[in-house]
Amino acid sequence: MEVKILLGLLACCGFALVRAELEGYKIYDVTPTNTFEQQILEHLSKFEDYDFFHRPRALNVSSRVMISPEDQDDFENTLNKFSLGFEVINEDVSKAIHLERSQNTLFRSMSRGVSFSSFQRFNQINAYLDELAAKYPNRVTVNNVGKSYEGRQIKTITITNGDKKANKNVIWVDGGIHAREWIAPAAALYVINQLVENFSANKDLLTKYDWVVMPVVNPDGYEYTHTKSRMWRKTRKPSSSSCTGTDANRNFGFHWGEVGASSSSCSDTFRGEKAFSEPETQVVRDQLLKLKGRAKFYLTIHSYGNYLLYPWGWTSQLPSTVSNLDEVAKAGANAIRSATGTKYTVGSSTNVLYAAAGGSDDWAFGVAGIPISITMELPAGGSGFDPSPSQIKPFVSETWIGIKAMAQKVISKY
Ligand code: 0X9
Ligand code: ZN
Repeated sequence: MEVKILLGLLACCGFALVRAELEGYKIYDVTPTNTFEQQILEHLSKFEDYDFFHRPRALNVSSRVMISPEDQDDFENTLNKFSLGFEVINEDVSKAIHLERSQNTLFRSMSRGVSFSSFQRFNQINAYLDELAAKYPNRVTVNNVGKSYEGRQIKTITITNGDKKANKNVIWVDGGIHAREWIAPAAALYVINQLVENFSANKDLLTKYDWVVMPVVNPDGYEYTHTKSRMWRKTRKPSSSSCTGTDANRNFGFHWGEVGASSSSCSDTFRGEKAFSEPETQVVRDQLLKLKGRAKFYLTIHSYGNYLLYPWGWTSQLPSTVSNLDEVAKAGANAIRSATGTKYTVGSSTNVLYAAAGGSDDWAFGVAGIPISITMELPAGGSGFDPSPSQIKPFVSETWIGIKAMAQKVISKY
């Protein structure tokens, strides 16, 4: 979704009014109850101006979509015309965004160092990685692995137990492929925090394995959601046609551009002009290829919807090793369920969510040869992408329980 209205000046009555970010935007839940209604919803989900937080999936499962004030009449008329049931779950998104931004600024100013009581800015995240490298030089290395389109330094942190053994197996974790999914970098940061600063409790996870974490894959998009447009999803490189940004999770070079990926640069699921057109996806590709043979578990954190997804996302067929993938994902889901009661749906991306080719998970599995590849969609907060600051800690610590269980399973198998 292009930013149409961000702090736009509305000339009115001889003076200028500032229109707040996403003022008057509404969020709808729409639930198809028969295949005809499902087809209508599928059709609507292709409109570039309709921002689907949760794309159509199955009968009787609701989709969530944000609609601008200008488009609301048309949208509601269409739903009414075809008798699609809907509920407005947020009457004016700007209010929630405003509250979130002011809470974040306040809580950030109150804390020093890394915090899980507010969403951290990209510079704070990078500063925390560097601080850990300085404080724990025997166990931590930070690498500058590439630059984003706008020139931000993308870093990985490699966490070991300090035994200096070369070529150990690796667990890779990334977050922030999608800009607006703020809980994902927070969860990746918590993984880092636990493995490094709570080492004694977690050292078993580092005996046979090193961990490599890239907490923010798409820093330009992430910063853009902090400063300009809260619901931005894509990267920030302008395309040669009309619009800015590529869906980094449609840009990986495996069955690139096939199902569920748009060729239109204005779409939120734009696949990019070619596979790996984005510097950010190139960085992930190059790091994973360097770890080829060593990396046994690729975990990419997204939000939202409580899913543990494994390949394939480009076809409904299942990989021949599906039982291994399923076993690891179920270990995560079960651990979370017994700890907090939160339920996760486990399955292949295409079968339990929707088909979408060009995802990092499929590429990691199909090309980089990583035997366990999982996309973890964390729970929704607020209307989806906006957990309140007080929800960050419970969400990321629950997530860590699931990640630990999956890692233990991988470590015991490979
Ligand atoms: O659509 C996506 O990229 C992911 N969902 S999200 O709501 N975070 O955007 C799911 C990706 C699942 N994996 C593949 N389709 N390969
Ligand atoms: Zn995502």
